[in-house]
Amino acid sequence: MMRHGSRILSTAVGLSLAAGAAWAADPEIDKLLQSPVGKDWVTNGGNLTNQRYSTLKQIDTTNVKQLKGAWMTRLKGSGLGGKYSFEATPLVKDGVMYITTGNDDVFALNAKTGEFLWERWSDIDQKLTSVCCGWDNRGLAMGEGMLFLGQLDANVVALDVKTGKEVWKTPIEVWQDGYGVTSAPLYYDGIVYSGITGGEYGVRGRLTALDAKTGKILWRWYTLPAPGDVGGDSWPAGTEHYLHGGATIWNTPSLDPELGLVYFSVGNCGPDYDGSMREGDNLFCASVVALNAKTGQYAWHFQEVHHDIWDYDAASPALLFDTVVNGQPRKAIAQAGRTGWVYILDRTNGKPLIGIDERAVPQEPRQKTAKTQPFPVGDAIVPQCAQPLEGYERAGCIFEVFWEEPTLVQPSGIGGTNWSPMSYSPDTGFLYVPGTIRTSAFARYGDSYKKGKQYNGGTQAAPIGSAMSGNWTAIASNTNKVAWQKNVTYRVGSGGGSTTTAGGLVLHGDPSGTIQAHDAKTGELLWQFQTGFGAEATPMVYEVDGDQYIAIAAGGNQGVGSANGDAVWAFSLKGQVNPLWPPPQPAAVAGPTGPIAEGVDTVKIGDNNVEYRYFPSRTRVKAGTAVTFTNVGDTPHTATSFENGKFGGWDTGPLGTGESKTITFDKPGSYYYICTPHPWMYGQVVVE
Ligand SMILES: [Cu+2]
Repeated sequence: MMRHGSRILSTAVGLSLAAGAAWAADPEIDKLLQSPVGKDWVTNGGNLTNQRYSTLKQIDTTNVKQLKGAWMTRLKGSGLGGKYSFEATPLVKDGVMYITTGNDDVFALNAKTGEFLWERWSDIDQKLTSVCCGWDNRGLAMGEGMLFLGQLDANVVALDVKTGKEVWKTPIEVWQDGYGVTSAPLYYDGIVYSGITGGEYGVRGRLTALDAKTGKILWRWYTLPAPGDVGGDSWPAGTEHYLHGGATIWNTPSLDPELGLVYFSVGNCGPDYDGSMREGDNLFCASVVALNAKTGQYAWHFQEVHHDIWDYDAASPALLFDTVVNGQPRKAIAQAGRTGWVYILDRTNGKPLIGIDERAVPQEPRQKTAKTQPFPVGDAIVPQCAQPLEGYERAGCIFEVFWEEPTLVQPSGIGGTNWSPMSYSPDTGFLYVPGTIRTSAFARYGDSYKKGKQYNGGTQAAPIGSAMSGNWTAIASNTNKVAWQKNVTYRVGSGGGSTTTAGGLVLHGDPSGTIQAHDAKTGELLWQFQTGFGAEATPMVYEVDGDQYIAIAAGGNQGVGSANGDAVWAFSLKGQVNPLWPPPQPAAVAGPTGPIAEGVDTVKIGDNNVEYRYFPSRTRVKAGTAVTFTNVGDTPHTATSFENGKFGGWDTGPLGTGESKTITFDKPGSYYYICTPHPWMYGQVVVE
C-alpha cells in the first residue's frame, strides 16, 4: 500500500494539505477527503465537508429519465429482519464498493457489476439490549489500506481493505452499560473519529479519537462536561446527572483542515422528557461542537435547544460550506435539527451567520425549563404548531411545555430532521433538507437511572389516528429561507438523506421504495425507480471506466415501518435492470396496523426477529378475557395503555426477554397501548 511512499508523496501535495501537517499517513485519501468529490466516494459524507455533492455530470437533468439499474445485489440476508434499518452510504474507491448493513457486516462488491469480492460477518451478539432505535450502521471510513467501522457492541474495528480481515478492534465502551455505535466514523490524517450512542440509556456521550494504525484511543472528549470544565456549570452542582445526560453522537463529524477543527452534532439530553432533576442549560446536549482535530481541545459550541425535554437532538450530520454574506466570504457550517430549523453558523467561532434570536418561551417550573430558546432567522422546514385533537386538552407550538398531562407539539420528538443527512450544492447555494411531519403527545413520568437500562422519563408517542408525512425542502444557504418545498407521503427525516450533483440533480430514497431525482433548482421530480424495498439510505455517486453510477442501499427503516431488505442498487445510463414491484407501504397514520385477530389472547412482542412490533398488533376478545403479553424479543418492552395520550392506566411494566404479564379486560371497549421506550410501537385490544 501507500505507507512507505507516504512521506515523499505528501511533500508533493503538502501545500494544499492541512496546515501544520508535516506529512500525512495516507496522502492519497487525505487529498481526496479535501477535494471536490469525483469518481471515488471515500468517506460517508463524500469528503470532509459532509456536503454529499458530486462533481460528476454525465447524468443530468436532461437524461436522468433514462436511468435504469446497472445491477442489484442482495447482501446474503445480512440485516434481513424487521429489527434492522439499512441506512448505510456505500464507499467506492478504484471500482470497488464497500458497504455495511444493520448487522455491522461489511461487503466489498465490484462497483461495475455488483459481484462479491469479499465479505466480513460481524458475529455481534444477537442479544444486545442496548439498541434504542433499530439495528443500524450508517457506514464506513477508509484510509491507510483499511476500512473503519463502529459496531452496535461499541467496538471500533479496522479491516484490511483488500481482504476484509480484521486488523484491530478497540472497545470504546461496554454495550451492557447502554453504549453502541451506529455512526460512520471519519478518517483523516491518521485519526479515526467515532461517535457513540446510548442517549436513551443514561450514558455519557463523547467523541473518541483513535490512532488509525493501531486502534489505540488517542483522546475522548465528553459531550457532558464535568464540574470545572467548560459548560460544567450548566448542570446542577453537587449531583451526578451530568454523568447520565446522554448527549450522544449519531453521525459522522466534518473537518476543516485549514482551521484544524473537527465538528459534530450532539443528541438529546437524558432522561429525554424529564428535566426536573437537571436544572440548567445542560451542555452540550442538542449542540454543534468544534474541537481541535488533533488534540480534542474544546474550540466552540452552539446549543440549538437549551435544557432539552423534547428529544430535540442535533442528529443529522453537520455540513461545511463556503459562502458570501453581505459581500464578505465566510466559512459556514449548517446543521438541520429536529426542531425543523437549519442552524447556519460561522465555523471559525460558532456564531450565527444569518441570525438566531434568543426568545422567551413557555415555562414549566417543575421541568426547570430554560427561560429562552434560540429561534433562527429564516424558515422552518416543517410546521411548528400542533393542531388541537379531540381528547387532548393541551396543544402548542415548538417549546410548549408539559408535565404529566399529555401535550401535543409539533415538530415531534423525532423531528423535523432526525438522522437523515442534508446535502449542499455550490451550484445553487441550496441545502436539501429531509423532513418528518408528525405530532408528539409529550408526557413526563418519573424515572431513575439504572446502568444499562432505558432512561427516558416520559414518552412522545404520536396520537392514534394522527397523520404522519414528510417533505423535501431546498433552503437558500445565504438567507435560511425556503427556495422550494415538496410534500411527500411518508416520513423522510429518519433514515436516508439527500445527495446532489453537478448534473443539477438532488437524489434521495423514499420509504415507498423509490429512489428519486429532482431538479436541484426547481424541485421538479424528474425520475423515480422502484427498488422493491424501503429506500431509506442516502444515495452516493461514483464513476468506473468512464460511466457514472448512482447507488443506494434499499432495506427499510424499522422506525418508519418501510419494507425491510438487503439490496444494493446501482444505476447508470447504460443500465438494463428494470424496477421491482412496490413493497408493502409504511403507515401514514399513527396507530396499530393490520387485521384484527379474532379471539387471540396472547400477544408476542418482538417476534420473528421484528423487534419493535406486537404480534398480533390488534386482537378482539370477550369481556373478562385475560390477555398475556410475552416479550420474545431481545430488548425490554412494555405494553402500556395509551388513551388520548394518557398512559399507564394499565401496564405490563418492562418485560425482559421471555417475561410475561397478564392483563384482564373486563369492560367492553377499545384499548390502545404503546411501548413506552419505543413509542412508535402500537397495539389494540378490542373487548366485546
Ligand atoms: Cu419496545
